[in-house]
Amino acid sequence: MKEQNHLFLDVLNGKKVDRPPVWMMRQAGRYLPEYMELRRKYDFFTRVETPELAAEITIQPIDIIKPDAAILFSDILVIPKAMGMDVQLVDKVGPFFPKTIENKQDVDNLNTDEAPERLQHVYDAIKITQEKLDGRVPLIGFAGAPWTVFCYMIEGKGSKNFAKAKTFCYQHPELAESVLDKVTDVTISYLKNKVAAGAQAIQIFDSWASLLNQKDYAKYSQKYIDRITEAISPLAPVIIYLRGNPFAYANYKDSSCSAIGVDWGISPTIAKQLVGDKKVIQGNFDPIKLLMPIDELKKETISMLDEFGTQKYVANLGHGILPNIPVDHAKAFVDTVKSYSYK
Ligand code: 1CP
Repeated sequence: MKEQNHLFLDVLNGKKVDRPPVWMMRQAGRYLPEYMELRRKYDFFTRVETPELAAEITIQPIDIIKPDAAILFSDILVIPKAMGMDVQLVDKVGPFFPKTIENKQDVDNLNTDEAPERLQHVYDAIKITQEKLDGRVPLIGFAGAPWTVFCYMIEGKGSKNFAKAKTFCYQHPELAESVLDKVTDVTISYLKNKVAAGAQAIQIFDSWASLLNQKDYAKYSQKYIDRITEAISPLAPVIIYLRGNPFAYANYKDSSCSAIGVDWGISPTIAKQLVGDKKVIQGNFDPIKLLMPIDELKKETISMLDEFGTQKYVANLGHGILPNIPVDHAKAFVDTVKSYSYK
């Protein structure tokens, strides 16, 4: 494979670079007219489970927006689906599980042995994507943090506070840990297979880290992320994205992860203090600021880059891009980072 742009991997591997690399969380998706065309033709899990379609959607932002890394189009909920749960994507509602985990029988029914091989479509999508990318940019693979995946498995759908999922932890802690253990085991095999298929970095999305206090975060989330990171970081650099939980950045100082993804709520200066100087920081432009007039969003982007400073930094949004972002605004963000120089 001819490697043309390895800026993103260079930063994760601690090399010195002339400018920060840039990509956008959720860059493969709903703000692109080319995606919406496929969305009209095929339902969500058909798009995810057909390797050629997943590869095509992954490449769309690379052709249109030209960031420095691709992220494979898939979803964090492929894991509970492969473990035997029925997962649907309902229009205007989001993910929906007709039957959630409620008792020991449900936990025992979760399949761990065959789940990783049921995700062969993901590994195939990675292979096709790599052929199509032909070294243009590196490819990121991802999984949800077990805690974040657990939230959906118990709650059955998106929620503001996931009270049902938290109640399950506090009323049935052993069962909760058993679910988290199973999700962790499957996630580790899944990510190993993803790297073997050609994913060159792995991001773990802990989008619901915000729901737990410091002690519970260690017990219900970090413990499992640490297990995944230890297993995967010898194979590929690992980025841990946490949303709404900045106190936890410092907990990863001795982790073997390469980078911490920070959300938009924290200033770059404070994020740097909390993450420390051993890890790369990724983030954290407020995705809603992409709706600013282009001149303003360019100024805001440069101000963020100046504040993060040089090296050990990957420019990104602080959460996923939203469906109502105009394509030229997304492109203006990426182009502004690409024309920035550390010199
Ligand atoms: O076309 C559509 O409307 C489907 C919307 C959609 C898309 C484009 C869903 C359903 N998933 C995805 C793709 C997806 N999901 C990617 C693709 C790669 C990329 O471009 O980044 C990724 C990384 C995810 C990860 C994901 N799924 C997360 C973690 C990241 C985050 O945004 O916090 C979460 C929480 C999910 C669950 C999920 N799947 C889909 C939706 C709408 C949601 C969120 C539901 C909620 O709000 O609770």
